[in-house]
Amino acid sequence: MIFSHLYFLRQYDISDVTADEEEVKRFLPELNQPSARRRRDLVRRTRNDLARWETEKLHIAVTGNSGVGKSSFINAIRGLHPGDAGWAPVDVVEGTMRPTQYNHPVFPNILLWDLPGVGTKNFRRETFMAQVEFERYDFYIIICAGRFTENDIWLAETIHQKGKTFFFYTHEGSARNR
Ligand SMILES: Nc1nc2c(ncn2[C@@H]2O[C@H](COP(=O)(O)OP(=O)(O)OP(=O)(O)O)[C@@H](O)[C@H]2O)c(=O)[nH]1
Ligand SMILES: [Mg+2]
Repeated sequence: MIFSHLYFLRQYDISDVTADEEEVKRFLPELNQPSARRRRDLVRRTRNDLARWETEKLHIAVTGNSGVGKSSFINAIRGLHPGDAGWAPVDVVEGTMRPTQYNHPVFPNILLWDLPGVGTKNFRRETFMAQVEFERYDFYIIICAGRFTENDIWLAETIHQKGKTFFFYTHEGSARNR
């Protein structure tokens, strides 16, 4: 819906917006309708939609195999080092044992969730999605260390089947992952 309003905002000299063509087509009848009251209502709804990013929370799940650097990734994004307040514990053995929420340092509405590693004895694939409360997250970042594994494929397929989005982040991996 937000995109349908972006074309309209161009009329109000807000130029750094883009609009999906189909959305614009759906939007045009509203734009052309003659009632001043309804046009004002349209402007109000448009402004509300555009302001949503300032108030709505975005839940991002950081997932992947155990030990691939999920907690380290979150610490890096947050610019934290070992011992800093709020540092996500990093370990060489299964470290993160429950989904843990961290705030983005600049955008407080962005919440990064550090998930336990998938496919371990404590977090088997069969129960993983229920254990981490799959529905909570808006999208997923799957961390891969060096190699692409069956668990990564399983995560991607499962997230896709459930109608959500994922991104892969890969890094060189540690010696013990090779
Ligand atoms: N070489 C290398 N090692 C890393 C990297 N990121 C993390 N590590 C190391 O990998 C180990 C595991 O890191 P964590 O961040 O705890 O990994 P995790 O995915 O959160 O692990 P679990 O919570 O147990 O699933 C630690 O010894 C880290 O120092 C990286 O980018 N490169
Ligand atoms: Mg961890």
